[in-house]
Amino acid sequence: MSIEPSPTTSAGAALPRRAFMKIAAALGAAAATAAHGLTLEAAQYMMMPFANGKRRLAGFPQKRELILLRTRAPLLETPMAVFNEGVFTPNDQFYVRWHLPVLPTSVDVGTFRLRIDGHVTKPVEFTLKEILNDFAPTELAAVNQCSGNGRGFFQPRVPGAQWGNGAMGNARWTGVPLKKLLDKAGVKAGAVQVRFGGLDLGAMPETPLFKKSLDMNHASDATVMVAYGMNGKPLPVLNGFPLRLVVPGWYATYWVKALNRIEVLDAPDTGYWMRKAYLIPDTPGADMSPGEDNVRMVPIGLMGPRSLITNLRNGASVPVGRGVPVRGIAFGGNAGLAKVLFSSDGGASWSEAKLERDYGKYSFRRWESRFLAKKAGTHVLIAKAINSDGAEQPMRPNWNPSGFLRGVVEPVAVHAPWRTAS
Ligand SMILES: Nc1nc2c(c(=O)[nH]1)N[C@H]1C(S)=C(S)[C@@H](COP(=O)(O)O)O[C@H]1N2
Ligand SMILES: [Mo]
Repeated sequence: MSIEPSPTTSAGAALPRRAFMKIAAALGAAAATAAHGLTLEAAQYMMMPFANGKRRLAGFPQKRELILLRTRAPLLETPMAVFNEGVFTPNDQFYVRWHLPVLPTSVDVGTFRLRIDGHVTKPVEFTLKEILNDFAPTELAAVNQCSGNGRGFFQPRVPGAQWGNGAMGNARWTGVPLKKLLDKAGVKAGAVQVRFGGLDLGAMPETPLFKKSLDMNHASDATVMVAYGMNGKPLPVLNGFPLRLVVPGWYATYWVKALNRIEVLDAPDTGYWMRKAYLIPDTPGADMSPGEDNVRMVPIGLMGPRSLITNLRNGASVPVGRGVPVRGIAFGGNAGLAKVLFSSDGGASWSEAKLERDYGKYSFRRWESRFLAKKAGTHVLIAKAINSDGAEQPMRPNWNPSGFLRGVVEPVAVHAPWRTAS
């Protein structure tokens, strides 16, 4: 089932097609399961670290147990422990977010078409076979993070999916640069934006379809990709099989899944998902005060730097007088990660963490530091990411009414027990 595209041989590109056929066959079964909703064999629960944080763990087609926020359309969160296990998030543990209730539970890989039209010289429709075989594949590691990641931590609380910090994941994406596809259609002079749509539908015809747009110059830069591969395999259905947009460094709301329509626009997109939803205050860090009005709102865009400690949780116990490793993940957002600073005294002093292998500027990067509890009691550990543009992960939380752009350093309080006489 693994995709091993090769830019030089067509034999290499033939593999993914076989993989698609296999997946397509598996999809029949998956669709049947999905139609009945989730497969709740043994219901297990876990607590998120905020009020009303009780969550069920649930399995969905092609997914291991994830944290269930909603069944239809599914909202599934990746447990933090997964991020401690590797720099890439496994496909079957990658979080899931859909807005509209009618999902493409099966896709006929033979009849599927990706259409490009609008302000172009020649509208085109690509078959999957053409996408796979007619273009040299590119591959890029990138973090996919929901705009609302960490929303459950906002104070005061805000409405929307109450995510912990697991509405994100890192994968190796394989696909075709969007520009290559746009070139086939021929973008006409005067094009300003490109709009993307997928196969998902609302429950009622009046519901606006989920459509997102990028500015023309962004859409045709070298980073934006129409991806068919995720960590060397076809995309899971819930992550957008057979094709999805990958917009490195940008929030996942633009990463349109089950992508089947690309429209070149000669006027800015005024649709619901660009003009009403996914707006942030046009202030540093998208920060404002609850109740404040007359704040200028703009569409969400770039991600900032973040780091998380993944091997120790709040309340973990550590020994006195013996150092323990502190490990985590970090990413730079829209720029490469420059460094991760670690502090065990609330930020009074910092030391630079050791960065592990670099998979490119849009990827997670693992880091490691060491903590030695010199005395018993509670110790607060924090890690702060700084990116190559010099942007620092904020020490204070932001707030906005939709709970977007949370990226504050997340303290982990560990406990070094008093030694008891033996
Ligand atoms: N077609 C479609 N694409 C979509 C969405 C959607 O509702 N429909 N949601 C977006 C949002 S808001 C997020 S956070 C990401 C989630 O990607 P994932 O489910 O692969 O993790 O998909 C994006 N792409
Ligand atoms: Mo999202």
